[in-house]
Formats: sequence, C-alpha cells, structure tokens
Amino acid sequence: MKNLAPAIFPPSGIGDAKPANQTVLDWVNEIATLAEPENIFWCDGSDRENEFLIAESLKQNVLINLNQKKVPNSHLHRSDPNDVARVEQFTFVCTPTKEEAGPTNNWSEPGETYTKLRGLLKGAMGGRTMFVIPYIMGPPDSPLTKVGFEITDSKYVVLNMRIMTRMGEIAVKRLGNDPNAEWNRGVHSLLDVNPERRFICHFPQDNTIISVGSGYGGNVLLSKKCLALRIGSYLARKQGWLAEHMLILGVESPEGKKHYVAAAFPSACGKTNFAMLIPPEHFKGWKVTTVGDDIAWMQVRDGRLYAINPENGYFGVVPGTSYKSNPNAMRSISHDTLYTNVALTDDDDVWWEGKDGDPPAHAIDWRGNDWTPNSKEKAAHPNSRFTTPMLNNPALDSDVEKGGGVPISAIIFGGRRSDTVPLVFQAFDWTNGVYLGATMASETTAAATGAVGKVRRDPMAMLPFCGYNIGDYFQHWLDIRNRLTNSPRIFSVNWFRKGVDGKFLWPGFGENMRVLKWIIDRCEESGGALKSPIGWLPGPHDLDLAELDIDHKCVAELLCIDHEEWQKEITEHKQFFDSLGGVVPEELLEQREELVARFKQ
Ligand code: GTP
Ligand code: SPV
Ligand code: MN
Repeated sequence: MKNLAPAIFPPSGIGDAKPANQTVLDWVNEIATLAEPENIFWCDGSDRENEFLIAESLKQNVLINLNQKKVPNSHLHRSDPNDVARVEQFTFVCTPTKEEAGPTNNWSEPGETYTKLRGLLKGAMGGRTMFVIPYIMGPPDSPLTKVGFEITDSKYVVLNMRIMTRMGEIAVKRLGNDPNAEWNRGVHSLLDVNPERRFICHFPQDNTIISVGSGYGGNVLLSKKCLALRIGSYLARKQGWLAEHMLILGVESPEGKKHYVAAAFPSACGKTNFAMLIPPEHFKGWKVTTVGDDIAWMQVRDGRLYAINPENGYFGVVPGTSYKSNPNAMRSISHDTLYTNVALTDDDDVWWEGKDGDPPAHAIDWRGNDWTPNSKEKAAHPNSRFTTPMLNNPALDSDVEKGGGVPISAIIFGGRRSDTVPLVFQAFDWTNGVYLGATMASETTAAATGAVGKVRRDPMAMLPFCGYNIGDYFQHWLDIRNRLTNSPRIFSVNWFRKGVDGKFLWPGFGENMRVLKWIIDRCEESGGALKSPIGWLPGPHDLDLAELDIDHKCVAELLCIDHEEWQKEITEHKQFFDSLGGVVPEELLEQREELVARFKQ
C-alpha cells in the first residue's frame, strides 16, 4: 500500500457526530493502512460490478448456484454454523459515559474499544480485497436521508448491501464536497469468523460503527440495525425525529380512502408478513401496500407524523413463508434473490420448512449435510433469510420513493405472547400509548442467538436497537406529543395468543386485515369499543369476523383480559422499570399507577 495518509485512529471527531474535517478518502486510507488489504475496490452498484462479484463469489464458494429456471438470478449462501444470527451479547454502544448508553445496552469505553478493535483489524485484510460501499438510507430526495460508507472484506456483504440500500454514485453525489457533511463510517471485517473475536461496536458521537468476526445479517449489513436504528436513534433524538423498528403499510378502502400505519414488532414477530398482507375474500376491494418491512424513520411536519422507509430491500425470515401465508413475499423471492442458510434440493431449488407442497425426499441442509424428511435437524436454519429488492414486491406502495414520507394514522406495538395480551386494544391517548410501547414484551426468537421462547420486555421492539439511554428514549417519545396536533392513535396487537391446547387462537396472516380494519375504524372514530382497564377493547361485534371460520369461544379468549394474568403483568412492568435504575420518566410511572387503579375500579 503506497501513498496512503498516515493512520489517525481513533478519529479526531470524538464528541461530534460530524466527521470533523476528515474526508472519506482520508478515512479509507487510514483503514487500508491498518488492515493492509491487497486491493481497494470502490463499489458503484452497477450491474457489471454485480455480475463480476457474483462470478467471483461462485468461484470462491461464497455463493452456490441455483436452478436459474426455478429461481432466476438467485443464489444461495451458507454462513458459518457458528454465525447465524445477531449477537446481542457482543453488541456495544461506546459512548463517553456508561450512563449515555443506559441500562439496556452493553457499554464499553470508546478509547479502549478503539484500541482493541484497531488491534484486531491490524493486517486483517491481508490477501483480501477491501470493498468501499457508498450508500444512502432513504429516498434520494428526502430530508431524512443519510449517507453511509461501509468498508468490508466480504463479497456477501457487498451483494446484500446492493439490494438493501441505494448504493454507489448516488451516495457520493448526495455527500457532495462539504467537509462538514454528516456521513456514517462503517468498518467491517470477517477476521476468522470466530465468536470469541466477534464485536459489533457503535460510537454514536463519532457516527462510526466497527463490526468484526461475523459475516451474518444485522451484524454486518451496517446500514440496517447499526446505522438505521442504533446510530439512527441517537441522531433522531438529537435532531428531533424518530428512528424505529417498524414496518410501514398503506391500507386503502374500496372507496379509495387511504391510511398509513406503522407497526413495531420485535425480530421475527411478523413485520414483513403484516407489511405484505393480502386481505381475505370478504374484504374485496381493500388494498394493502408496503412502504417498509423493518425500519421507519419518522419526522413531525405540520403537526403530523410522516414516515419513510430508509431501506431499499427486505432481509426477511424464510421459514414459514408460503403462497398460503404470504403470496407477495413468495413472488418477491421467486427471482433476483439472495438466500442465506436455506436447504438446497437435488434439482438446485431452494427449500425450507413451511414452503408449499411436500418436503423433498432428499436435500442438502443449511450446514451442507444430507437431509431427508426423517432427519432430526431442520433443513433450513430457523433464522434463514432472503435478501430481495423491494421493487420485486407486487404490493409496493406507490409513495415509497416520496421524500416527504407518508402520513401515519396509527402506530401499533405488538409482541409474541402466548397469554395475557389480547388480540388488539387501543391506548387511551399518546402518553398511555408510550407506556404501552415501553412495557411491551415478547417471547424471544431465533433472530438473535440465545434462548428462544423466553418472555422479555422489549420496549417499542427497540431493546437491542436503541443507541442511547432508554430513559431518554422514553422521554423523547413523550416529548414528540407536544409537536403533534394530529397525532397517530396507538394500538397493541398480539397474533400469538394460544389456547389451552397450545395452538394459536388467531389464524393470523391475511386475516389480520380484520384487526387492521378495526384500527382504521378507530382512527376514523367510527369503530365501536368497550373501555377496559388496559385500553379500548373491541366488543364481540366490533371486529368484522364475517366468513371467518373461528369458534366464538376462541374470539372470547382472544379478547379476554384475565385479571390474575394482568396482576402478574403489572408486577412485571414494575420490575422492569425498577431494573432500569431510575431512568424511567415520571409520567410513565404515573401511567402504571393509573393502570393499577383502573383494575381496582
Ligand atoms: P425480522 O425480519 O426479524 O425483523 O422479523 P419480522 O418481524 O419481519 O417477522 P416475519 O414477518 O418475518 O415473521 C416471523 C415469523 O412469524 C415467521 O415464521 C412467520 O411465519 C410468523 N408470523 C408472521 N405473521 C404471523 C401471524 O399473523 N400469525 C402467526 N401465527 N405467525 C406469524
Ligand atoms: C431483526 O433481527 O430484527 C432483523 C434481522 O431484521 S437482522 O438484520 O439480522 O437484524
Ligand atoms: Mn427486524
């Protein structure tokens, strides 16, 4: 490596989100001097570049060819079996003080962390190519759009980023020449994909992310959870907007009246499926369109909340996806798609648990081993994923590129709860809705490593993604209210309540339209509801269940508020707030008192 700028690491801009006078070139040279790659490759996002990278990836077994007749322009990637999900225990928020990261984040001191990472990155790209990916998050003409650069030594990352973001020249143009322009620095290196040397570190004050030792999903596609949520939420608070783990959908009545809804569900709890919902026959003429399936950036304008989807593609859960559960997703992933950790059939097609039709008699599982329907192991990893451009989605909303965003009528919080939480209810007001979001809980899933099925509090589905003190985050949500004159109504949903037989009581998927319809009715102040201690609950006849084959008893169970379960729930709210060590805003503590009082009335 010749003619490179001297290494300056950590960057000089500590304490300021701007990359103080450090140009992108300086920074790239600095990382190159440290990591010593064989080549530097500036990505432009062109088709030619994509073809080249795919050809190289096939040669190096980073990608596996698929049957181009069955899934045109699509490929399979198998990750290291030790590297199949986000690693929350190795994810750090490195603010100058521990207090800024708050009680829900792993914190490590920025100076020490830079030194440690610098040590790990030293010579780490020897013999490899270092890719520099310029990208933007958000539509090209949006005031909310952010510029990021990701350096990576993984072709798989480049191929994913090309689908997930608007990549290449567009970002360089947007950045312009202003040395004070705001842009995000992301550094990623696979190292030797060793879980003991796997760290996902965020430096919000420096607008910097450094991720090492993983090659999977949210750990390495730095645009997504790292920039759009962790760094994004930090910037959002500072700049007065919201960065949320939310899908955005449009819902249009047969008369042509349209609403937009944003919904926060934790990982693998139904965002992509809800965002692509196809209404059942009974709702003929109703149309649901997708703006985003995972992340919403929202700003207040003229007293209303407007949302954009910063992403350009979907990194979605594969297992369970079928023409029955999600036809729009199936169509989206039928071409031009990158599959990660699904099974490969003998005719080079992809397969996973829950796909339509019979399982293949033989396949190669996600680890590369022989598999038959008698095998004990799953053929596709439970967190296997597709990466597909949003343009593939037949239900893509026509305003997805609108820089000003779409106006949000309702915000929904939802988790995976076998018990306690009814199918749907509405918060009394904004503050009550913030309480509802702050206390939501969900059973853990395969999207992150660790136990699955354990109920944990996951405020606003942001527990793993809030890049600063959660108490300040709650306060930020409360404060937004003061700027809203036409505020979205706030709701809770739970598709996952189970009966005594252990089966889901609610059919879910397309039938969720019935719940969505009630939510829209409530926004238009036409839907009926009963006042309950936890909020406005639909009465038995307020939900349109016509032509749905469901037992009345199931409906009653779905909508039931069991006082014993709720006493336990409210106790857990207190335990959760207590566990945060005094950062919870007074208003939310009062909300809890009021909830307790309503149960005593
Ligand atoms: P991330 O991409 O991790 O953020 O996940 P997500 O929130 O987008 O979840 P997704 O829509 O991919 O669904 C995750 C799992 O939940 C899949 O296995 C789905 O089949 C299942 N699921 C989604 N919607 C429903 C529903 O309405 N009812 C039931 N029972 N399962 C659902
Ligand atoms: C999630 O876990 O919420 C995801 C998948 O959307 S990942 O990008 O791996 O974080
Ligand atoms: Mn997600």
